[in-house]
Parts: sequence; C-alpha cells; structure tokens
Amino acid sequence: MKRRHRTFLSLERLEDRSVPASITFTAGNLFISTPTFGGTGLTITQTTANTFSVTDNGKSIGPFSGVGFLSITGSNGNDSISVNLGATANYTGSLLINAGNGNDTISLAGTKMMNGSATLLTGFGNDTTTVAASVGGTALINSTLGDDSATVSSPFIGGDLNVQAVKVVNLTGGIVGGNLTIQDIQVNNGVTVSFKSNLTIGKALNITTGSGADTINFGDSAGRVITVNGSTQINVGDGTDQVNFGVGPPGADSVTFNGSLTLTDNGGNDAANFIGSIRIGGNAQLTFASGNVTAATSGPFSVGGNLSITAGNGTNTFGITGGGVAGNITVNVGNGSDTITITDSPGGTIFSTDGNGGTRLQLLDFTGSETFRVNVNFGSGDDTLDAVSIPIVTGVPSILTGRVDGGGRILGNVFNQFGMQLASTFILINFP
Ligand SMILES: [Ca+2]
Ligand SMILES: [Ca+2]
Ligand SMILES: [Ca+2]
Repeated sequence: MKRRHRTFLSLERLEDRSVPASITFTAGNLFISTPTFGGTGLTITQTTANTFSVTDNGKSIGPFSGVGFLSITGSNGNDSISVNLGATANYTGSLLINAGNGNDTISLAGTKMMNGSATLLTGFGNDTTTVAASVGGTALINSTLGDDSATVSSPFIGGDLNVQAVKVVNLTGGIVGGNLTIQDIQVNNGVTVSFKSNLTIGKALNITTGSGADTINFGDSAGRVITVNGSTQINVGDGTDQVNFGVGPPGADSVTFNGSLTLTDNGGNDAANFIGSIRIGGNAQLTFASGNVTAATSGPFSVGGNLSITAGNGTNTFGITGGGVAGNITVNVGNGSDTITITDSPGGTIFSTDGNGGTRLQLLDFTGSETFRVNVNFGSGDDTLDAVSIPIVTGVPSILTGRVDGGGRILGNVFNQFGMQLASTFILINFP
C-alpha cells in the first residue's frame, strides 16, 4: 500500500483514511484547521467519553481519545463546522471554534453535555450558529459583522451565556445558570432577540442593541414562562425599537423579573408593550429619550417596588394598570402632547410632571374602594386631569387625594371629575 504524503505527522494511526484538514493532537489538545476549501464540511463527533472522530469533506480519521480541549479553525471561505457530543457520555473539556471570515455555519449538538466552556467565533460574513447541546461552563457566541443569526436551544448552560454581534438571536433553551448578555451595538441595521421557550436565567439579563430598529420579544404565541432571577437591563439604543414583554394573547406569556427592570432607549419612536402576565420583583424604570413613545400594560402587571417612566419630547402615550404596583408610580414627560392613563391605584403615590404642550392624565377606576394619592405638576399648555370611578366590583366610589397643579395655560386647564370622590387633603391649583 502506497503511503500518501501527510501533513499531520504527529498521528500514530496511519491507515488510509486521511482527512485533508490539518490536525495536531498533543497533550489532550486536539487542534483541527484548514478544512477542505469548498468541501462538504467538518464534523467532529464524540464517540465515547472525551474521544472524538473527525470527518472533513466526507473523509474520516480518529478516534482521538483523552481530548480535554478541542480547537477548530475554519478558513476565510464558507465553512460548515459541526461538533456533536453524541449520546454516550459527557465531554469534560472545552471547545473553541473560530470559523474565520466567510459565510459560516457552525453547530454544537448532542444529547450529552460538555462540562467546560464553548467559545464560538464566526468572523465577518453572514453566519449561522446553532447551539443545541448543554454546556456546563460559559458559552460565547461572537459573529462580528454580517447578517448573523444564532439559535441557542441548550437545555442547560451552567455559566454565563454571551451573544455578541448577532443580528437575529433565538433563545429556545431551558436554563442559563449565570448571566445572559446579548450585545449588538456594532450592527445598526436592526436586531431581533426572541425568547421562545420556557427559560430561566439564574443571574442578570443584559441586552444592549444599537441605533437600528430593534425588536425584543419575551415569549411567543405558545404562552411561555420566562424568569430572570437577577436584575434586568435593556438598552435598545436609537431607532424605532419595540420591546414586547409577552407576545401571545394578553396574559398568556408569563414573564417574571425577580430583580429590577431597567429599560432605556436613546431616541426614536419606541414601544414597550407589557402584554403577558408580568411580575417585577424590584423597581421598574423605563427611560425614553425624545420620540413618540408608547408603553402599555394589557395583562396582569405587578411591580414590587416603584414604577418610574421618564420620556423626552414627543407625543407619548402611557397606559398602566397601577393596581399591582406596590410603591409609587412616577411619570415625567417632556414637551409635546402626552396621554397618561392609570387604571387602578398603586400602593403609593402617583407623581407626574410634564413640560410644554397639553398633557392628559387619566385616572380610571373600574373596581371601586380605592384611594388615588396624587402629586401632579402640569407644565405650561392646557392640561387635563380626568378622575373617573365606575365602581363595578365594590359599588363604592374611589377617592382622590393629594395635590394637582395645572401650571400655565393658554385657554385653561381642565379637571373632569366623574364618580371619583375628593377626600382631604385635596389641593387643586391653577384650574381652569
Ligand atoms: Ca470561514
Ligand atoms: Ca459574521
Ligand atoms: Ca435601536
């Protein structure tokens, strides 16, 4: 049998099953690089514990046993790189895939898990990353520039999950034990992040997107249970952004933030839609820059601390079910014609300030026997306060107490009282 020229001289097995890729196996480190250009792809499969076989462009070599670190380097062409952990035993080591530039497809699969960390880098180009296997350590996906997508369906990730520079992120896994961080400030053509499974995040959730039109969906039409045990920070940058806390029918998705929730934008016409059954354990703070902003609750909504909404100039519309807010509700808006509707009273006080332009603050009660405590300072412009109580449940009208200052006016500020009773101390200033 004639021996062919081989570049992987460190191999001991020399039967004629050569793969074109370069392979170095030393001290438990299995380095695979230079897959066949234009070939059918590179597949690395765990056959028994820490033992992998390698197939490049349909030709196989291995198995390599005692692997503790698996490193795969792609070309600057379009690579297909698959790692399958199999169904026999856990892989106790770590994994690094650097697919290089080009339009790459990489995947980590298998019903058994890996105990170490997975680092998946896909470089420039339009890349597709799929992570389906469980990872005991941290998992990092970085796709640099391009129309990149990543789907993480791992039942379990023990450490942090970091997803960087990916345009379309689909989260369909089970548990992330550490922090979940999604960062895409490099690609400004719009990012979509979708939570489409029952997912628990053990620590903090941080999502940062750029100046494109971004969409973040918690849940899907199936009615998901999504829980974040730490704090949650979402910054959607500039652009027309949409954050949907729940996607299905009102109340169908259950979204729980056991810590605080902070949502920030840097401008644009944004919408924060609390559609699901929402529970925020700490404070909720929504801060919008200028633009026409809407924030609304349409399902059960509770906040353990205070709810604060700050908006810049623009026509803003806020509709909040206040009954589940244990602390204060504070709404500060800039110039422009704003409408703020609060249904049911919070446990604390409603604070409201606004700039120029006519602002309408509606207190709407359809339960009865509630006390609305207010401290309202309207700006210049003709502003309106509606105090409406239609006590369908208890039959007892709700009470309005506190202080309302109409501020400046052109024609006059308006106080519409319908059904709600005034109780001491109640101070009305600068009306009409
Ligand atoms: Ca590549
Ligand atoms: Ca890329
Ligand atoms: Ca944005």
